[in-house]
Amino acid sequence: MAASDPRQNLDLVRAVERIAAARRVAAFTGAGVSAESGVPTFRGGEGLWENHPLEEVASIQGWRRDPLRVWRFYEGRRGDLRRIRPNAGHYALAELERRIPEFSLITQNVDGLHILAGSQRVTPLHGDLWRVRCVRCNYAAEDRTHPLPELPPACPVCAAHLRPDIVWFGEAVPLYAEAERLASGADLLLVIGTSGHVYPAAGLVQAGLEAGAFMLEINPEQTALSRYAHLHLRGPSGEILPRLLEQLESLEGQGR
Ligand code: BV8
Ligand code: ZN
Repeated sequence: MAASDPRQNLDLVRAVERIAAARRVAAFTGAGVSAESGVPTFRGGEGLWENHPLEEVASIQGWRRDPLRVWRFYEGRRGDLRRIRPNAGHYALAELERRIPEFSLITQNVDGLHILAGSQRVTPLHGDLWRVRCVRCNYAAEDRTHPLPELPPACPVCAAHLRPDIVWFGEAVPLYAEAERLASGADLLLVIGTSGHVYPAAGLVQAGLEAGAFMLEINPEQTALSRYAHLHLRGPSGEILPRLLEQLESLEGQGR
C-alpha cells in the first residue's frame, strides 16, 4: 500500500472512521497475519502444504494412518515457533482490543502469536501448536517441551498417545459456535490475512454480513472473500494495521 497513493489514503481514512465509529469489532485472522513474522502461509509460493501433503499431516485420516509422520510435521512447526515473534500487525491488534469496548479476535492460526502479542479475547478456532491432548482420556494441557522426549508422546494419565490439540481437516470445529456468536454480534468485521478457502471458518464472514456488519478486508491480494468486502485495504497487515492504529490515535486526539 503505497503511502503516496491518494486513493489508498482515502480508503485508509474511510477504514479508520469505520473503526472509530464501531462499537463491537470482530477481527478474523488467517496465516497472512503471521507471514511477516516468518511463519509460512498455507497457499501460494512457499505454501506450507506443498512440502507436506495436506491429507497426510493435517487430517484425522493421516493421523490414523501414520501418527509418527504427523508428529514429525508438528514437532517441526513447534520448533520453528521458538524463533518466531509477533510482528507489528499482531501488536496493533492487541492495542485495538485495549481501545475498542467490545473487540474480539477469532484466529485460524495455531501459532499463538496473537496471545504472545498481548491479545486477550482470542478464539483459537483451529487450536494451538503448544497444546496436546490425549486420544483416550480427557487429559489436555499446554506443553512447550521441545523436542518432545518421544514421538508420539504418551499421556501422563493413561499412557495412550497424545496428539496435537489442533483441529484437523475432517474434524469438527468445537469453537465454531462461539466464533459465530462473536461474528454475528459485530458491527465491524476485520478480515485479515486469510484466503477464505477453509470452512466452516470462512463462513464466519457470511454470519457477520448477514447480521449487518461492515466488512473491511486487509490482504495484499484478492481472495475468495474479497467480493463481500465493503472496503479492501491492499497490502501487508504488518504495515497497514499500525497505520490504522496511528490514524485512530490522531483522530481520537482531535477529540472526535
Ligand atoms: C470440517 C489446523 C466437518 C491445522 C486448519 C473436501 C475434502 C475434505 C474436506 C473438505 C473438502 N471441502 C471442504 C472441506 C472441509 C474442510 C475445508 O475447508 N477444506 C478446504 C481446504 C477446502 N474443512 C474441514 O475439514 C474442517 N472441518 O469441515 O469438519 C465435520 C463436521 C462435523 C463433524 C465431523 C466433521 C476443519 C478445517 C480446519 C483445518 N485445520 N488448521 C494446522 O494449521 O496445522 S486449517 C489451516 O488453513 C490453518 O488454520 C489456516 O489458517 C487455514 C486457512 O488458511 P489461511 O489462514 O487463509 O491461509 P492461506 O495460506 O490460505 O492464506 C494466506 C492469506 O494471507 C492469503 O490470502 C495471502 O494473500 C495473505 N497474506 C500473505 N501475506 C500477507 C497476507 N495478508 C496480510 N499480510 C501479509 N503480509
Ligand atoms: Zn490419557
